[in-house]
Amino acid sequence: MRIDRAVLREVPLELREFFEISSGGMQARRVLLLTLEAAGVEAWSECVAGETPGYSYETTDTAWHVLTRWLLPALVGTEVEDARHLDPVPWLRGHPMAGAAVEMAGWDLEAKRRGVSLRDLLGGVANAVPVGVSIGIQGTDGDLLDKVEQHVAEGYRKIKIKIKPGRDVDMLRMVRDRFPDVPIMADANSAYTLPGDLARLREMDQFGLMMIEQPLSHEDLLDHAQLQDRITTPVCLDESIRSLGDARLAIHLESGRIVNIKPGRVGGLGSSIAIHDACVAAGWPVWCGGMLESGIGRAHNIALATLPGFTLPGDISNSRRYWEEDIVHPEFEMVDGLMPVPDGPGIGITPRVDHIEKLTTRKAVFDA
Ligand code: OSB
Ligand code: MG
Repeated sequence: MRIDRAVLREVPLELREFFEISSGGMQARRVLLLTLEAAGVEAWSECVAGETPGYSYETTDTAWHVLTRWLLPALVGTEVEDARHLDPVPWLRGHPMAGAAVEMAGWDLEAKRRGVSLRDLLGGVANAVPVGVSIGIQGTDGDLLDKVEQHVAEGYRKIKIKIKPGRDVDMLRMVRDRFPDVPIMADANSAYTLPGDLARLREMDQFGLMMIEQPLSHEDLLDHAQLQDRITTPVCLDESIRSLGDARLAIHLESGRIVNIKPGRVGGLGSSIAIHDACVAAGWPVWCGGMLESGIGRAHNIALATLPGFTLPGDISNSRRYWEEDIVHPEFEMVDGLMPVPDGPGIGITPRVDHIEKLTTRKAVFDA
């Protein structure tokens, strides 16, 4: 089939709540949406690059540049046998989030062309996936307790709490005292360093956390290995894992025991499957993270999370947890802490194109 057309849009979406992590906060997203047209079908993906280079060096603007200057002009007009693993510029270094947008739209395209769900094309096995919620750093401890209580009542199966130095040990103790049996984990987004913070990180072992996510630098697998050797709480890697190579090295070094797989962060769904397989072979559980996506990115994440190694609840929450109104139909809503997996062709939900078009602030069109 020939890739006939690509459309890249920037769509600003306001979050229902300010979301703060150790590196900064956000109130609104500048979401990039990609559409590919081929074989009479329209495929969608979302680029997860953030507004600032605080999580990764990629941003909405670097991804816009790489996509419009390099990837989409090279892709449009080409003939492809199978739209999985689209890689229009094989010499590209880095920029996995930009590359993932193309690759993930390719999977939706291939699934729709075959008339199968993305879940089935990926080799997924579940009809619904267990999900959790990620709570940003709150203004006060009281606000945090209220949020945890609300989300536990809603049925989320894992409560992730963002931490940073000064808002960590005492705060987690308070939550644990109030909710002795709730599955809780902490995510530091690289806010700590060794050896200075070792004592503080060891104190967190007493709270029975499911894991501590990315405590140390985004490029320090060696320090993570030394930390894992000295604490009992499993270390989960997020920012450190950008490729299969990173995952293999982390497993070899024992830099943790769990990986948070975000397809956007690792260059797409093919790379996510490869990382999943390496983790399963090593006995490491994985779970699917999130980047405050719209329903389009969420649909890809849910399909990925149906693979058998995704045994821990993902950061895959209800559309309402993020948005007043999602840009897909129907919106995502879990039942008893399980997110139903759409079973229509491809991503299985419908982007609200008219609504998206009205919100669009920037658009680039590439025709064959
Ligand atoms: O570290 O997992 C993270 C959001 C933006 C940037 C980084 C992270 C997050 C989240 C949100 O934790 C997870 C979600 O989409 O619900
Ligand atoms: Mg994280």
